[in-house]
Amino acid sequence: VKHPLNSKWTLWYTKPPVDKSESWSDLLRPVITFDTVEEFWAIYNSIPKASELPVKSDYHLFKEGIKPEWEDELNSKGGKWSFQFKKPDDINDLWTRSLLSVIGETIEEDDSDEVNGIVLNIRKGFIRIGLWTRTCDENTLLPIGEKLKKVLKLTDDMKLEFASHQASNIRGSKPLLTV
Ligand code: M7G
Repeated sequence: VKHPLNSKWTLWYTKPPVDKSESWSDLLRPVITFDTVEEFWAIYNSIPKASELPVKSDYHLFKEGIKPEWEDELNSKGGKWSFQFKKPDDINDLWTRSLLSVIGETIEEDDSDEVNGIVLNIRKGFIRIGLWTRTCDENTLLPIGEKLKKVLKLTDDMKLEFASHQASNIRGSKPLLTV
């Protein structure tokens, strides 16, 4: 017996560029789509762990049909809750908890359909986890931010920030919300 998830999810991978000629879209590839708990764990066990990924790579887990890009129709009016970790004690545990909260849809109210996906960026000296949302509606975003903060085990002095994708592309813009 397989246990169905509420939604179908696609895992995407961004590979590090080999040279400067490679654009964002050349580097981003869908890996696999799944919709059961058992498939999730089978995939999870067969792909590199977060701690094994190279610098400048990303994992993206998005609802099927939504590309992990600002330009996607369902992302363009939204934004992301994000946090940068300098050196998390256990990046694998952190990312696993993030994935489970998203596929289990415990991060949002039933049927609110606000969460589009979650992203892990591996960068030099830090990692970033970003939860992408469909809108910039404060009322739906705040409870989601509060829950993500618990999933990421952030303490009160560690601020989770929300920025719209439009504002993120403007240098020096302030986050819309913090929790
Ligand atoms: P990033 O991976 O979000 O953060 O963006 P980083 O600065 O910590 O690496 C890095 C670069 O990737 C951006 O400046 C863009 O050139 C490209 N990029 C990232 N995203 C999420 C997108 C996207 O959604 N669409 C496009 N066109 N480019 C993107």
